[in-house]
Amino acid sequence: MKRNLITAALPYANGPLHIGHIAGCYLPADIYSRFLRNKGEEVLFVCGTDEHGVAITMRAKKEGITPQQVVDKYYNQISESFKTFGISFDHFSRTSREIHHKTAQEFFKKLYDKGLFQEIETDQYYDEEAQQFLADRYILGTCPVCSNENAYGDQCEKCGSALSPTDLKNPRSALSGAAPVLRKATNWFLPMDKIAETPEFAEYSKRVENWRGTVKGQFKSWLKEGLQPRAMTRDLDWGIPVPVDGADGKVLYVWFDAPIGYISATKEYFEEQGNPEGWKRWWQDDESQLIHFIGKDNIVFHTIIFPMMLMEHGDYILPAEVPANEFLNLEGQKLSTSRNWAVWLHEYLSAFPGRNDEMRYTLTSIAPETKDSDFTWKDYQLKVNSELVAVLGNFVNRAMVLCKKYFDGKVPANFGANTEHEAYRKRAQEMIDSSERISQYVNELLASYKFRDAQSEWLNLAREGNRFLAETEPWKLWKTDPKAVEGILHETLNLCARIAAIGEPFVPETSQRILQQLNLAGKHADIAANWNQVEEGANLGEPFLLFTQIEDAVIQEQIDKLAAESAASNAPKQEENMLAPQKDTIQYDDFMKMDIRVGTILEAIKVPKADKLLQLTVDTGIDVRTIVSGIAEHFAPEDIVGQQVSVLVNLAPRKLRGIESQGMILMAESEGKLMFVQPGEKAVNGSGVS
Ligand code: B3M
Ligand code: ZN
Repeated sequence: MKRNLITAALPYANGPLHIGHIAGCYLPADIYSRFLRNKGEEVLFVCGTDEHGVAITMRAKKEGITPQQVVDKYYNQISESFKTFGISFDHFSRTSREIHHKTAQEFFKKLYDKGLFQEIETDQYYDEEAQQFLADRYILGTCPVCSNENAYGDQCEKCGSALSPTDLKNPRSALSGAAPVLRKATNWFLPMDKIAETPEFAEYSKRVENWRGTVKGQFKSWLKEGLQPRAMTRDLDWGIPVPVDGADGKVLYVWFDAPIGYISATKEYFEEQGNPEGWKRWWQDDESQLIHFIGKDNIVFHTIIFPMMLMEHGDYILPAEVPANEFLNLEGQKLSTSRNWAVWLHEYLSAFPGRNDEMRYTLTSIAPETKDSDFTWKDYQLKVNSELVAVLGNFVNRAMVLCKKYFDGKVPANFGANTEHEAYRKRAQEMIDSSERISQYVNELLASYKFRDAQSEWLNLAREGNRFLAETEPWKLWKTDPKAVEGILHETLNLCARIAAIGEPFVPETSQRILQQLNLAGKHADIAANWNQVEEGANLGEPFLLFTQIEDAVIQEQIDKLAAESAASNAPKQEENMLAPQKDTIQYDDFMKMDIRVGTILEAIKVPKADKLLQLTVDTGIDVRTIVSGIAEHFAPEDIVGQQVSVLVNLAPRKLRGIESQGMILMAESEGKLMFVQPGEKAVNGSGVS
């Protein structure tokens, strides 16, 4: 029996999860884990939060709290969301745990003692104002590949190129916006160029041949471009201290420690089981296969850097598969935390309680397995209403209701051995054969990580069932040949059971609800393996609907919310703390078109069900009007009444959450904090600002 060690990328504990994260790796990893468990294979599915690196410290700065507070806050939120959503991790850890620090330090020390690292003194950017070295995302500049002006020191998010800080043109500090200076610093480098030449690496490269095209493609293009030594330490104060002498003020590179988090999570899991050596069976034994589910921006780390680390360490297995997904877009645009263009998982969970499977189903139906894909709320509604409700829910409900009506909620007898109902029996057999074929195919697709196709094939079982009922018409037959109806519905129930059993990885809660109605809870494996699992005379549970329609209004509310919140985020807002580069030049006349006046806030109330919006009544001197402003998270309504503000009064009105907003309040944003742009002393309302 195979042993499968399944990992999903450790989410940074620097913000909530959105559906792009879920579609990217957590849902596919969960589907695959459930699929293997149902097959009876051994599975260990681990994950945890990634709590180091600049992503965390930048967030702390933005929110005005400490890095520790950031990771605590988001660890709680992320782990809670995963739990509610039903991602079936065996263990969810965090990289701030002591066991992880120890494991990562030991790992580094072993490579260090082996003499693997090159100690190299390089020029590093340093921010003299902030008195700090600028690694990775602390530095911004123009991408040498695509000219994106907001490329990070480690990567350009626009074109995906991996970068070094010194590759950037016009570098600037993300902390102060100042041009950085170069200072010498010594760090430890992983000689990726040398490791790439080893026979071990050549041997490992063979596996990559069988991986997904996009993964293989990136892997090859990295090798083709030629690998460079890469620093595994950083001059920063947030992270795991480098465990060697003379490394004061240095921490492990976050991409060195984070993947080791998979190992520490496994260790922690077994420690909690009272079996502290148990992890070795999973990480140090060739019977075990390591499978990393990730998003495409993490490919190089999981197919090259981490395998090189594991290889050089020597005690570990190497990844057997790295199924990486492309990106998910939202309503035709890139998901963006800073522009608040996202469907946040925790918000979905509270707005749609009990509808986990609806989201799972939709995301899998558009899984970005081979190319980027797009989530739209309309499509979500359509999939729920016309597939889950109309095809699956309808089929199971018809079967259950008919059995209740005709057979008092008991499983009817199967076709007898005589030839009396030959035509119906034949038709049933066709349905069974076809269902067996589909089931088999679903399993093959799942085994080859084609979850999107697998799920769509799986729904064909319910279509098969609806066809079977439509053609045999048991509701008509009941009057003339009730015996035939027994056989028909007996096999229909078998099909319901099969749908539940092999659909479990896609829609686990629905699967349970079907088995509950059939009174077959917990029999997945038997049902998946052998057709006839319902027993004549057995009691069925009460029929109930698996899904309900999603109304237009509910969807419209989500669409409006998205628009309102992204508008309220003052788009296009800049990433994190970066200072925006100067916008394109405009003419004097362009500016003079804007009519900006001093006004006074007379009233402020929260817009119901919109966390970010305040409805303001403003005296602009020329009139008293309503303005909806996305500042509710920054100001308490009672604190701003009476304040003078600057108002763009001739902005075309727009509706936010059904309220017409007539103008815009000017705000300054400094390090994540919003402030009103106000006259220095009390001014007459209506005074022009120019
Ligand atoms: N936290 C990056 C990311 O969320 C990183 C993944 C670590 S996996 C070891 O994209
Ligand atoms: Zn670029």
